[in-house]
Amino acid sequence: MKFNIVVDSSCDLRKLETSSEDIGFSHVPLSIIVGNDIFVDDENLDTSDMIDKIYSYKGKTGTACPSPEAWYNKFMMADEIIAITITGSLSGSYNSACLAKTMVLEKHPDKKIHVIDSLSTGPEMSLIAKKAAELAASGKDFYGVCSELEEYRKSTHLLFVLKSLENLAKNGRVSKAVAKVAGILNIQVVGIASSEGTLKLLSQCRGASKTYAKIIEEIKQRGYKGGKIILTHCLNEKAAEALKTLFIEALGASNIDVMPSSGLCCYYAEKGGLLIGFEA
Ligand code: X90
Repeated sequence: MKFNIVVDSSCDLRKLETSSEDIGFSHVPLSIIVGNDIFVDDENLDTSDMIDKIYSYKGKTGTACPSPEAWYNKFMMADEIIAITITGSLSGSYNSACLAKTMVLEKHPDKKIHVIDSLSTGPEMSLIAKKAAELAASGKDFYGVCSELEEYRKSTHLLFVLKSLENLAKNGRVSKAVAKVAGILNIQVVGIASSEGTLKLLSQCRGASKTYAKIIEEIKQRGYKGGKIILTHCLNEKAAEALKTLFIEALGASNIDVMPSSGLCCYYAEKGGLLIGFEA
């Protein structure tokens, strides 16, 4: 394999069609820890079973980022590598990938490795990975691909709709005060991945129609012009399909993929959570 696109498993895509066998797509899993159970976020994960165990478990739960070795093994599979990680502001995955890059280049200085901090996660990472596959197939040289991908990343966004911020707060990814707001019945929090790669809350909405109106407003405000949208959900296909219909009607969107969220995103977005990656 000449080119490998390597993502950590917070990226919801489990498969990526590439135009040739020279371009690969690999995952490096994060893990979700529930007492003595460790759920590896790969294609064998049963998300629904994991969610049940999380909600019935009374003790501490958490997550762990991939080790440098896990990234290293995927980097060794190709000559040119683009790695895309979940935001380095909230996870050690980016650091692990950078360490792996150093380890590989020490032994194999001829390999080319570029690590991208997505400053985001889930469906925005999926958009970036898809773009990477497209660029890799375009015949541009490695550095051309990297710089175009960095430009593309600046044009994508991640919106989220969450019913609970409990797991985020318990693991120190948002403040407890912020999390309290979302604990109130029927309140959904709409937020966005900030340019620093942290969670930025935009508003609290009561009821689905207000929430959906807010989402449309926020997407329009960011200059949406009919680009790709990837919508992922944590065990909430009904809401995801309803939103898809709304995106077609209210935004004139025509290129929308709906898929289940990765295990890692499900843990933090919690049951019912929705994540929307879009091109502006
Ligand atoms: O290293 C680890 O253990 C992983 C830690 C990940 C922490 C945050 C994950 C957030 C997942 C929640 C809504 C979208 C947030 C966007 C943030 C930039 C999904």
